[in-house]
Amino acid sequence: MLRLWGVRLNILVSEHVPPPGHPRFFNQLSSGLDIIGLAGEWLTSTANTNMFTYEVSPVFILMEEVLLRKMMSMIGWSEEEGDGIFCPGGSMSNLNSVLLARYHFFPEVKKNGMAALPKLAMLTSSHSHYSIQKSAAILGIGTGNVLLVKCDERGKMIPAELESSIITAKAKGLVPFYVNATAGTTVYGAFDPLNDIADICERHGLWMHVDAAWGGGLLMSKRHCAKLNGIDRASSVTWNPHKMMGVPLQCSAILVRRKGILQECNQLRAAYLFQPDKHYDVSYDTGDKTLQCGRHVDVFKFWLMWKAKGSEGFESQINRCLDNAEYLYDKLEGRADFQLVFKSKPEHSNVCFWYLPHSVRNLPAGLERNNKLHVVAPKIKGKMMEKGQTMIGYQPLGDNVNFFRCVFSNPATQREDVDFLLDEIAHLGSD
Ligand code: ABU
Repeated sequence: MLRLWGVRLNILVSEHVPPPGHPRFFNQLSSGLDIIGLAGEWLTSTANTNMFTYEVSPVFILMEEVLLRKMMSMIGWSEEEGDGIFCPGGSMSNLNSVLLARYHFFPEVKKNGMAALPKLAMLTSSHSHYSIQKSAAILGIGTGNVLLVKCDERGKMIPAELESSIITAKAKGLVPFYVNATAGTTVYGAFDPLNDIADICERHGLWMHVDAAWGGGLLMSKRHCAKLNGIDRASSVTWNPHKMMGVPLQCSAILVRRKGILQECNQLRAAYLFQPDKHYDVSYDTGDKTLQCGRHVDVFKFWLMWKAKGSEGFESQINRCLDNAEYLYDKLEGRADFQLVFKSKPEHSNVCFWYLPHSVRNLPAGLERNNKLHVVAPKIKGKMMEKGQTMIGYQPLGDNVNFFRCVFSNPATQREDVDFLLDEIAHLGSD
């Protein structure tokens, strides 16, 4: 039982569950504890300022400009193109992308609303993040008008399915305007084929967003960056340094290729904040580019980390996480008590697998086996939480019953932590 200020809360709280900073925490895409980032976060709170105007955050605003420009150059955009802003999480960055795409094609929506528009449709893969559908709900487009494109067995969007969905939608009188491609899906860690998707978007005149919230960090790695080939052709990109780059939560950017559109789409010129006759260049008052008014300083910890580690530092910590994923994959391949969800080396740091207790191991494929297997991961996770030595997530996906998803984003994790995880699952799950 947990007591807070004398109030007894009726929830079970384990005293020992490893926190997200622990090297044996494999439960979330954001994990780890970066000491430099932590120092940045402390200093940020000490400053206790707001990112809406240059007059109250002059240095942080300049840092944000520098880092956004760096991120855009890694995407492959020239100095002449691109703009961006840090947002409170990847879902908000994705929401911005839909808002900007709709404004790009239908600027009248800002004044006249959705009633002035045809029936819009958006496309995204069946493995994509739920925030794309949530954005459609928020913006009045409707989740029913988000067309889910089929993926291959590895979780990648199938380009031919995308094109046929676009053609079918048009034939039904819908107006597709936006395609989301994912670079690093949440569960499988799959990278959609960005160049093929870009070709289709160009052919049909559609906005291409790349949700690289999870996979964007791989741009820092010479060994892995080719997985994002084609990202430079995107109209907008979401990239969360608080995931693969280990920046303390939260730190997420929406980057958009068309300069000026963030300001045009979002600005409402509140006279008490964004006075045009200030004594400095008011283009540094970036607050009117956003959906928010008050905005937390998310950039300083990231800037400090980049200064301290350099790009090479980020590169080596990202490579280490992906090496750990390969190590786990190789281990799983060699064990009869585990089964991989798909048989190909991890592209990102996600590794998906089932634990097979004896009672399931020898059953033939079919309903009985699936029903039994479905309850294994939640049962093990429950015991794991009680014991509190490690933590990993699980979910069903498509036809696959509950399976474990292990993700590595903490560079402090060692191979012995991976060994521990497997032994712990096998120990808790044995029947
Ligand atoms: N925004 C996706 C985070 C999901 C996860 O950490 O598992």
